[in-house]
Amino acid sequence: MPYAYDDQNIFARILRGEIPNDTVLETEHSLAFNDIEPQAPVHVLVIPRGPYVCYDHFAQEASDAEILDFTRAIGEVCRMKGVAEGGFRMIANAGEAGVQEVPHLHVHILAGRPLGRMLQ
Ligand code: IU
Repeated sequence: MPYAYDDQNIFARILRGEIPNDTVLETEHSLAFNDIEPQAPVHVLVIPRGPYVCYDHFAQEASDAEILDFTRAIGEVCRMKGVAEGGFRMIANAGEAGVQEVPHLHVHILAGRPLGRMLQ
């Protein structure tokens, strides 16, 4: 299924510098910033700079360099926040069933409190 990317979504606007963000890490192909409504003491969103709606879109169309950069950026953020060893949760909501609110791929990194068995 082809994905239609809405370049007016909030993360696209953040990537263009139209809206400020609380940056944690910038890499060639990725950006990480603190979530505006944190659900845990550590709540960072990692996004690719490219126009990908969701994980499936990214997995199909991103270059190897983008995928490598994004994967490494997630790990780097966990180390920067000091949670790589103690533990964290990664979540990427997708589509309607996944209750994805912003249609630009983002991985949530959550840590710093007991997270329970599932994130609600
Ligand atoms: P979701 O996986 O699409 O449901 O998560 C979207 C997240 O984006 C959510 O945690 C919001 O708090 C967060 N967010 C943000 O950090 N900055 C914004 O301007 C907006 C949403 I709108």
